[in-house]
Amino acid sequence: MTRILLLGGTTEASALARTLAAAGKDAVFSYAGRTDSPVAQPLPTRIGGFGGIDGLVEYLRAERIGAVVDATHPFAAQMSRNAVEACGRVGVPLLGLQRAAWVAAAGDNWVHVGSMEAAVDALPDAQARVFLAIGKQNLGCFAAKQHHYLLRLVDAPAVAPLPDCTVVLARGPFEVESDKALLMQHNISHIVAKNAGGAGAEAKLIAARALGIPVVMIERPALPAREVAASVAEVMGWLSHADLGV
Ligand code: 3Y8
Ligand code: NAP
Repeated sequence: MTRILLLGGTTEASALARTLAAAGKDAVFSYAGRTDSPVAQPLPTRIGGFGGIDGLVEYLRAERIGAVVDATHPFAAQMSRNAVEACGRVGVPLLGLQRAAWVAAAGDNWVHVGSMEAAVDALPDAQARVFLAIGKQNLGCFAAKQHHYLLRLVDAPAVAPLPDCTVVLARGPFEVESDKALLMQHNISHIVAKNAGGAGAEAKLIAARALGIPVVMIERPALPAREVAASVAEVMGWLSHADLGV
């Protein structure tokens, strides 16, 4: 039976892990180790980087991986690029499990930007109350503008990441009603979000539409060309393909 490496860290990756475990497949779930205590998975799990492309090549060979499914987040571009390169070198089939980007619906007030820096520029000069729903890895550039920031993080930061901020600790997936309550409680005037797609982070956008709050939407980084699937079912079909022998 072919051994599968599942690059995880998203709602879809967890759904795929449950399906693979239920089907008795030989699969390993991989986390980067970004959070203190990631959600447990129903598969053998490894945590931490591989050590760049060479490290991943080494891992694929040592663990005799026969197929890789990259179900990482659309903003985990470095991991996805490394997977394309390493799988190409070793000749291991790779499939990306990729969710569609969000598109603005009637009633949405979005400004699309291409980077964190452009998101800072898109915020008003006048004092605002901004919900930065982008995690903790890219907060530094928002210090350039003195707004009040609401931050939602998975783990408590050692120091306040920005001069004038309120930190709430929460791990998604999130619900519309609780996100609406959060926006009203903190009198939020703007939201900054990454175009993650999927259902896990969408609640704040639906809440913003209901409350008429503008959203600065950061578009996804470009990824190299690779085969992609949009659902767990599609991935299972690809894995059961004769030449994969899964
Ligand atoms: C470590 C694993 C599952 C996976 C759930 C999804 C949904 C909930 C929504 C907001 C946006 C944000 C952030 C977010 C969401 C899901 C998914 C998703 C966004 C965990 C997880 C890991 C991470 C890493 C974390 C990042 C951060 C990003 C918070 C686990 C909970 C903002 C992305 O504190 C940190 O250092 C957090 C770092 C990378 C983005 C960043 O740049 O800071 N995700 N999130 C994974 C690993 O180690 O490999 O801890 O259990 C997973 C999930 N987070 O099993 O159901 O599928 O997207 N994660 C964004 O979308 O903008 C929160 O607050 O509205
Ligand atoms: P990234 O910037 O693309 O990757 C940076 C490095 O982290 C990679 O080169 C790799 O290290 C390691 N890495 C990333 N994902 C990994 C995984 N699943 N397993 C093992 N190593 C991994 O990644 P990121 O944006 O920090 O995302 C890290 C994790 O958080 C991923 O699991 C991702 O799915 C999840 N996540 C990210 C976001 C986001 O907004 N970025 C949102 C939700 C969930 P080496 O080079 O040493 O191999």
